[in-house]
Amino acid sequence: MSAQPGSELISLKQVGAESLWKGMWRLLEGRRLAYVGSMLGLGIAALGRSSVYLLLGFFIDDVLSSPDFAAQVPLVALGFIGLAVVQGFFTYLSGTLAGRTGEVVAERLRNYLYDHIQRLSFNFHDRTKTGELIQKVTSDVDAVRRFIAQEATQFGRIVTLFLANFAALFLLDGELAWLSVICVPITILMSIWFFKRISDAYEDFQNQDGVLSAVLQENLSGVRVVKAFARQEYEQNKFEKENYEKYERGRKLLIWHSTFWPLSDIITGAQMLFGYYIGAQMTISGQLSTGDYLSYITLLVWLIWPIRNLGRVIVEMSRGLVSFERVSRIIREEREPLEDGQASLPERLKGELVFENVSFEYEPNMPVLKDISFHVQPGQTVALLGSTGSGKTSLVSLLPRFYDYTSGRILLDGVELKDYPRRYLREQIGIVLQEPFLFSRTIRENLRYSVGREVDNADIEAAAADAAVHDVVLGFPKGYETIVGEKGVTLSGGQKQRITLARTLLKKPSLLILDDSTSAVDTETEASIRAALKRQLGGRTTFIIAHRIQSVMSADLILVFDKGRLVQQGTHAQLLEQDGIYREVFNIQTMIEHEVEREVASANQGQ
Ligand code: TTP
Ligand code: MG
Repeated sequence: MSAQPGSELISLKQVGAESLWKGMWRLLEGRRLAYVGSMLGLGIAALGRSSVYLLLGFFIDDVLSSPDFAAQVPLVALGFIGLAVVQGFFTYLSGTLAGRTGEVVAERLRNYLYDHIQRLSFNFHDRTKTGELIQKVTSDVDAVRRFIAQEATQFGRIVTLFLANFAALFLLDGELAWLSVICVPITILMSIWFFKRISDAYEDFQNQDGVLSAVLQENLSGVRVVKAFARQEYEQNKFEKENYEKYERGRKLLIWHSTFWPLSDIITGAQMLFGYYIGAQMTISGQLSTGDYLSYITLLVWLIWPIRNLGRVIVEMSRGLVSFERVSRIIREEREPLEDGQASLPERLKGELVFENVSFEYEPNMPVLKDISFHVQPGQTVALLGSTGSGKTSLVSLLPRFYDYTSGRILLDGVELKDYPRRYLREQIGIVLQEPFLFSRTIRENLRYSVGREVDNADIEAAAADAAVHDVVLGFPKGYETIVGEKGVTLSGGQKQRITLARTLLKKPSLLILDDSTSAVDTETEASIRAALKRQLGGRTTFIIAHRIQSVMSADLILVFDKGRLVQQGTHAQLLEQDGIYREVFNIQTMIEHEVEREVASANQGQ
């Protein structure tokens, strides 16, 4: 049986909010019967094993000395075979049931985590390293799987084996049975003491494992930068340092383990010797028959085995539990609600936007936008200009509610932005992010991604043409079926930008945001994109962030930012009249242009 994601995702919602054990129990939903069955199976197998030794004692004491010995032997032999079959069958059955439960739980947990992680806020992703998340979804989930498939059932097996053998021993001789388990409380106390230490050491180890996978992930993503600056050695050292730390923590973990094992072996070994000695004494004094003594010493072996392993399993279970706690911490993170907000939702936004004294900060007390006020009429084109880090991207990120502003008000079509559900805003607003990102799929699939359903080829091609990338795509041997990225063509920066632009245009959003989306495109192509946008936009409110004056001067409203403040606003003509940043930037850019023109002209004359 394989897990069916949809239905199971809902039932896992509370895993993180509850106690560890409740969470585990919830994870087993639908598999509980099978799981309990697997433990019972182990119990039956354990009973079968203990019975073998009792049968052995019976055989020596009663059958061997019996007059109709020949008639009883086949029966006893059949008994031995029967017990072996029972043991084998139930061990196999419980192994499969538990193993499959472990796989189902792991699959369920991975599906849930994947779904959950992509629904967490931008804030969560800002502060979490991708590599660490990957490690949790893989390594920690695997430790939970092992816990369920092996360690927890081992625990059950050990307890039943212990009880079964103890009961068998008790049948033989009550006093001897008690004398044979003196070491149990000592072993349990010691395991609990080690459990705490090993849990801590394992958590340290897993944390470092996360750091290491984050370093690896970042390094591989940035491999071009590493090569470009010939910083391989520096990166190698960084990796070696973290890797050594992981080795150190792994060593500490191993030291705890390897201190525990011999200690528990000494205690259980002493118990065994003590048992042999007492049993022998009792046999010599006639309290115990030879057959019973033989049964006793074999039973003792199988009584000590679970005691010895109990400690190990308790200690090993710490891994599964620590990993489960690490995973639960992600599950406890609040999801970003997509459907909140009460506004009645029109089919399309008109695009009137009012900012009233809006301030915003990513981190408390570190404002990035300060007291911003402006008014955009429906259908206007607004250009945002300002030096890097002045807060342009942050401002447009507020509109689809990637982040919520800290104070002030933003009204969209007369309704406060926080009253719109995030999903609605993200459907209505098309944003072309500053850093273009494409998936390793075909160009067609990448374009279609924004609408999430089948679209006419004509629409795809029209959007690509508006973004001035249609001809480029046709230039590839496989056209729109070309795969982008690792397994296909590597696109140039400008090509990527234009495809991400086409992706957003295809969605026909009612409000469009272009964050520096044509910075890697030459001026001529940019002009053609601008013309296409103008044609296509027709009355759609558009935000354009750009550094070139040419890209912004025809806008209906130009907003000039400086260190998080809106320092100037107006049209090109109005701003040119003011003494301020806009005129400075304009003068510098036109001067550079004139210089270039002059140089080109003189170079041409010289030819
Ligand atoms: P941005 O809003 O990214 O600045 P910008 O878009 O004007 O700059 P550029 O032209 O280079 O694109 O950043 C404003 C400040 O906010 C800056 O100090 C960095 C900070 N910031 C964060 O702390 N977290 C974030 O996620 C982002 C995007 C910015
Ligand atoms: Mg930016």
